[in-house]
Amino acid sequence: MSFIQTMRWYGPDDPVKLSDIRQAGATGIVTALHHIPNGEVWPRSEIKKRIQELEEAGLTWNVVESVPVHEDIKTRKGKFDQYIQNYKQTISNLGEEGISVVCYNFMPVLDWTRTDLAYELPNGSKALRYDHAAMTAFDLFILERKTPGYSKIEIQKAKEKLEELSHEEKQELINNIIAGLPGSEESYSVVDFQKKLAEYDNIDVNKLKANLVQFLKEIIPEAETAAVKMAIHPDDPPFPLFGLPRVVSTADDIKFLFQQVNSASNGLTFCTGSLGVRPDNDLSNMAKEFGERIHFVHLRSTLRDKEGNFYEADHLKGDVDMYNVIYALLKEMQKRKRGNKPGIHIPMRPDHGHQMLDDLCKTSNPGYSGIGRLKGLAELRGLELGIIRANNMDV
Ligand code: DNO
Repeated sequence: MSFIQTMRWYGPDDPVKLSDIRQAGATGIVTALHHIPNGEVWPRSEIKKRIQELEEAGLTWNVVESVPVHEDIKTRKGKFDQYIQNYKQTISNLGEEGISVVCYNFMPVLDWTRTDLAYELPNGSKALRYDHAAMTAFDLFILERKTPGYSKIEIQKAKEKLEELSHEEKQELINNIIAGLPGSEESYSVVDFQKKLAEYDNIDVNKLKANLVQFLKEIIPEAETAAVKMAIHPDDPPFPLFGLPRVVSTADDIKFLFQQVNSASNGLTFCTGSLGVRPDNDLSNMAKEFGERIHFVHLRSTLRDKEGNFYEADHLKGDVDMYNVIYALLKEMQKRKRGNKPGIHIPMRPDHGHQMLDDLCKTSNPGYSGIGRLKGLAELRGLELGIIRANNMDV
């Protein structure tokens, strides 16, 4: 028995094939209809087609990651009413087709953000990394944002970083940050990005929170009717970038959202890789505290330093106490059991992986090459089995 059964797949253009994923030992697929433009309704016919395609490969579509939230909804500008109607229709269509978990995020402008997509580890494999000085250099000297509020030391380090970079490396940094990581569905040039940021000039943390709560009030009743569990993904990284507000970074943020819209359909994607970047996020406690609202799990670990940099570590190393996180999640599965019947499984997937072995010579989606994730899956499952056996857990 393993709850870690799913892998992400980016659709027919993903260089990792469904047959690879099946051989890795996963049975469930986490995917999205990436070909449908952000904001439009996902028609039932397209959802059905994807379900069939996966079934033909011997796999089941069990989580949508993500139905993207249009920027107009986050800012409550432009056509946000229409986009919310569309979002509700998509939730209802997914429910009708039997898909019951939807992951999404409410990060303004950019989805997940890294500065280095090929950080070489001592063993020769490559990881994703966030370098604070590189981000600050981009913000101050490339974007030339007006009121950045950095300390003297941060500015000095950013200058030094910029001087180190060749023209190509600067271009690469820009692309890494704003050209869109896989799944982000948005991509900007520097000028477009500046314009996008300006749309948030009057949106502070409280305003963005209010916009998110408003959105939840509108979509959660629809999700309840459709028997769909919405699972918000935390901010990655879980702190503000470019002066943009972040509203899903801490336990308090999550508690607030759950209190505002108190429904089982208003849940969480428990992403240990994102939340774990903050030392003040106690992950095993959060797993306990939010247990019944956790509808989807990303298992990944990062290693941070005191400068605010981090890289994606091996799944069982780094700052995340994976043993206690998995233990807490298994406890939640035990609670969900009804007599001898298993409760509703929390789908879990190994998140990201190092680029290694043959994948070093292949083009792959950053973080989503096949072999590194397979290694993560295998290690996590071994740990899970060990915890179940050693604790005589009845899950
Ligand atoms: C990155 C992912 C994110 C995630 C979205 C969810 O690897 O975890 O892109 O899919 O933030 O909406």
